[in-house]
Amino acid sequence: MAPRGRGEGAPWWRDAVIYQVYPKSFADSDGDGVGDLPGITSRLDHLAWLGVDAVWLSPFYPSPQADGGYDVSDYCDVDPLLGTLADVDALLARAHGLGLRVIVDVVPNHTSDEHPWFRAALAAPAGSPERDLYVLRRGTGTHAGSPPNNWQSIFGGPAWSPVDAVTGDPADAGQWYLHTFDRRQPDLNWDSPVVRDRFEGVLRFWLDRGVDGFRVDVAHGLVKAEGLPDWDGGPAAMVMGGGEHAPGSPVVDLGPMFDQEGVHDIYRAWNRLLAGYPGDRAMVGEACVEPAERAARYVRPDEMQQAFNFPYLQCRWDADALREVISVSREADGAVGAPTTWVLSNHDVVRHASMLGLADTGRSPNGIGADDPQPDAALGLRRARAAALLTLALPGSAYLYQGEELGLPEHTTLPDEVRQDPIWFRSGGTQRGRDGCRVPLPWQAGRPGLGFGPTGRTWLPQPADWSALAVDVQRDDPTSTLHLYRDALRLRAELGLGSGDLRWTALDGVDHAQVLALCVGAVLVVVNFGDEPVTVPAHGATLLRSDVPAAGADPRVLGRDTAAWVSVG
Ligand code: ISL
Repeated sequence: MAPRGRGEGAPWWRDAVIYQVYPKSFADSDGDGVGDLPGITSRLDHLAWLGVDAVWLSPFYPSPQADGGYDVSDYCDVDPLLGTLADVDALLARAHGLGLRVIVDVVPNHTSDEHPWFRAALAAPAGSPERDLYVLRRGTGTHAGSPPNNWQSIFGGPAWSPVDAVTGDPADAGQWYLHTFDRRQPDLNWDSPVVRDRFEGVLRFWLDRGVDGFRVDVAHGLVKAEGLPDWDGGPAAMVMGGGEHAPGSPVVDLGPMFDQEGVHDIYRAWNRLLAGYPGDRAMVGEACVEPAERAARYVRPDEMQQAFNFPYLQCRWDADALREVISVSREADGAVGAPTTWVLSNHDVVRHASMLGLADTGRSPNGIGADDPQPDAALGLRRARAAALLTLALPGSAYLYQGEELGLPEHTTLPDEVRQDPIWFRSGGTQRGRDGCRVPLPWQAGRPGLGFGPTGRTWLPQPADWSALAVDVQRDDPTSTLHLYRDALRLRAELGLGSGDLRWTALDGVDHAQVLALCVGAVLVVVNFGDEPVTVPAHGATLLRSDVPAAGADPRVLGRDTAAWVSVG
C-alpha cells in the first residue's frame, strides 16, 4: 500500500498525525520486561487501525541507558536489549506495507560517555584531534580545580565534570568536559568539521535503510556561544519542569548554550542532504525556544520541516490562553511557510491526562510522587478527551505520545527505588523526573504485565488500575478514549482537517473566555471551559463529542470541559 498522504500534492508531513513510540515501553517480544523492536513491529497493525500516518521511534541505539537511550554509544546500530539492525529493516518493511512512515530520533548534542569517539578522545592527549570532537576546557581557580564556567546541567548540578575523574591520568588534572545533561552525556563540539561530517554519515546510514526522517534531539543546543561565557540565568528548563510560556512573549534569552545563530547552518546542510533522497524525507526539531517567531526560524524553507510546539503543550487549560497560543504559533509558522505542530504529551513531561487534573494546569511539575498533591483523575481524563478533539481538528501536523489514545494517566505513585531517570539522581531525589510517563503500555486486561510481553515482566511497575484502560478492553468499547481517537483520526482524514483553514468564531451570547469556537473547513469545533452548559448551533450534525452524553440528553448541549465537532458544511 502506498503511504497515506493527504492534501493534494502536499508532502505527507504537512498534515500528518505522528505517533511517538518510546521503544522500551511499547511492547516486549522476548519477555525480559523491556520493550523492543520486534514488539513494536508486532503491534504496528494496531497503529494502522488507529489511523495514524507515521511513527516516531525514540532512540533504540546501543546505549548504557543512563538517560533512557538518549545517551547513544553507537549511532548506526541497535541496542541488543531492543533488537538488531535486521529488526529495524523488518519494522520499516511492515510499517511501509501498512502505509505508515517512520521517523527516528537523532541525538547530535551529545554522545554517551561509552561512545568510542569519547573513549578515543580521553585516550588521546590534551590538544589532540580526537579531543577536539568534544567540548574540553581547562578549569579555573587554583590548579584549574573549578569548572571553566558556571553553566548548570539541565538535569541539575554543574554542566562540567573533571576529565581525570574518568581517565585517572594526572596529566588530565584541570581538564573538564561539558555535559549539558548527565555527566555520562558529553557534549559534542559542533565547531569541528569532523563532527559535522560524521553526523551526515549517520543521517545517510538511516536514510539509506529507508527511514522517512528524523526527530532532532535538543535541536537548539548544538552550537554554543563563542568563548563559553558565564551565564547567570540558571539552567534553561523550558520543557521539563517548565512553567507556562506566554505566546508573544519577548525573546527569552536561553543563555550561551542555546539557540545560537550557528545551529541554522547545520539544518541547512541537513535539509540539502535529505533533499538528495527520493520521497519527502522530513525533520522535526526539538527546539525549545521562544517566542514563536524565534522557534519558526528552525522551520524556514531551507531548514527543518517541523518543530514541536512546546508553548501549546505547556498552555494552561483556558480558552483565552489556548486561542492565543494557537493563533500566535500559526502566524509565526505561516510567515515562513511551515505547518504548525500540535502536541500534548511526550516522554519528558507529566502525561496530560494527569496534568489537566492538577490545580494549576499551566505548570508542569518535574514528575509527581506519592507524597505530592495528586491529580483529579476523572477531571484530567475529561479534559484530556476534550483536548484531543481540539488538537486533532487543528490544521497542521499532530503528535501523539504512546498511551494518550488510551487516556493513560501519569504513574504518580511509583516507588522511588524503581526510578531510573537521571533527573531523580542528579537532583538528589528532589525532582521525581520522567519515569511516571514511561510506564509499559497495557495491552490486555487480566494478563500478567497487562499483556506488555509474554512473561508479565515490566521494567517499571504498572499502576493497579490500568487493567480497565488496556487496549483490548477499549477496543471492545465504542465509548472508550481509544475509539474517540480513532473516530477523530478517521474524520480528520476524511474531512481534510489537517490541511483546512482555521477561522475563529463565537457562539451567540457566550463569552469568549468560556468557550473556544473555531471552524476548520466544514467543521465547527466547540470546547466548553465554563461551568454553564452551552448549546451548539442547530444547523449541523454533531459529528463527535469528547464525553458520553447520558441517554436521552440533548446532543447539542455541552457541559464543562467537553468538546464537540459539529458539521457546518
Ligand atoms: O533545553 C531545554 C530547555 O531549553 C530542555 O527542555 C531540552 O530541550 C530537553 O530537556 C531535551 O530533551 C531531550 O534530550 C534529553 C533527553 O533526556 C530527553 O528525553 C530528550 O527529549 C537529553 O538527550
